[in-house]
Amino acid sequence: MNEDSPLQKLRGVIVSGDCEVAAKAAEEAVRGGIDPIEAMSELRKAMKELGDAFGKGALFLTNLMMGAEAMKAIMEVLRPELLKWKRPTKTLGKIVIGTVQGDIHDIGKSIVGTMLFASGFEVVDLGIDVPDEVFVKKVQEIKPDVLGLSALMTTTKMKQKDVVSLLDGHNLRDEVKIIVGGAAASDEWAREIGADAYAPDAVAAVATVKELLGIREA
Ligand code: B1M
Repeated sequence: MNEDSPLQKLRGVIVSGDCEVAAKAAEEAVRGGIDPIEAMSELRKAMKELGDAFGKGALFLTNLMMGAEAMKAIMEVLRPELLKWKRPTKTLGKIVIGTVQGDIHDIGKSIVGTMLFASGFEVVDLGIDVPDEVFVKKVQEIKPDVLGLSALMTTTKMKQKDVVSLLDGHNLRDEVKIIVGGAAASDEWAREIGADAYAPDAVAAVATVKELLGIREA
C-alpha cells in the first residue's frame, strides 16, 4: 500500500493514537472518496497489530486505549458514510446485539450494529458488559429475530455459551436465532455452544443474518 495513501495515513493515526489527527485524516479520506468498508477492514488489521504488540509486551495499555479512541474518532466520520446506504424500506427484521458480561470491547460490535442498521434491520444495541439475564429479558421483551453476542476475550467468550444455555433454560432458544462474533469466537465455537452462526466481520454478519432469516434480496 502506498505510504501516503489515505488508508495508510489512517493506519498511522491508529498507532499514534491522536484523536484530533484521526478525525481530520478520516475527513480527508472521505473527501477523497475512500470506500468505508475497505477502510474498516484495514483499520481492524491495524487494531489487531496494536493488540498483538500489547500482547507481546511491546506496548502499554495506554497505547491500546489511545488507539481505540483514535479508531472511534475515525468511526464517527465513517459511520454517516455507511448509513448513506440505508434505504427507506420496511424493516428486514429486529436484532438485539451486545457485548457479553465482563467485556468492554465495543468498537467491532458497534460497527456490526451500524452495518446491520444500514442494511435495513432494526437494531437494539444493549452496549457492553451486558449481564446474561439482560439478554434473556430483552429477548422476552423485544422478541428479536436475531440475538448477537460479541466477545473479544477468551475469558468472556464463555459468556456467549452461558447466554445460549440461559435462553435454553427459559425455553426461549427456539424463539430467536443467535449469532456470535468477536476475536474470541469462531465457527467451531458457535457450533460447540449451540449458536446458529458465527461471523468473522461486519460484512459477513449482515450476510449471515440475512441467510439465517431466509432473506434473499441483494
Ligand atoms: Co483489549 N484485548 N483488553 N482493549 N483489545 C484484546 C481483545 C486482546 C486480544 C489484545 C491482546 O492482548 N493481544 C486481549 C484479549 C486476549 C485474550 O483474551 N486472548 C485484550 C485484553 C487482554 C484486554 C484487557 C484485559 C487489558 C488489560 O486491562 N490488561 C482489557 C479488558 C477489559 C475488559 O473488557 N474487561 C482490555 C481493554 C482494552 C481497551 C479498553 C484498551 C480497548 C477497547 C476499547 C473499546 O472497545 N472501547 C482494547 C482494544 C482496542 C483491544 C484490541 C487491540 C482491538 C479490539 C478492536 O477494537 N478491534 C484487541 C486486539 C484484537 O482484537 N486482536 C484487544 C477493531 C474492531 C473493528 O475489530 O473488535 O475484532 P473487532 O470486531 C470485528 C469482528 O471481530 C467482528 O466484526 C467486527 C468488525 O469487522 N465482530 C462481530 C465483533 N463483534 C461481533 C459480533 C457479531 C459478529 C461479528 O455478531 C454478534
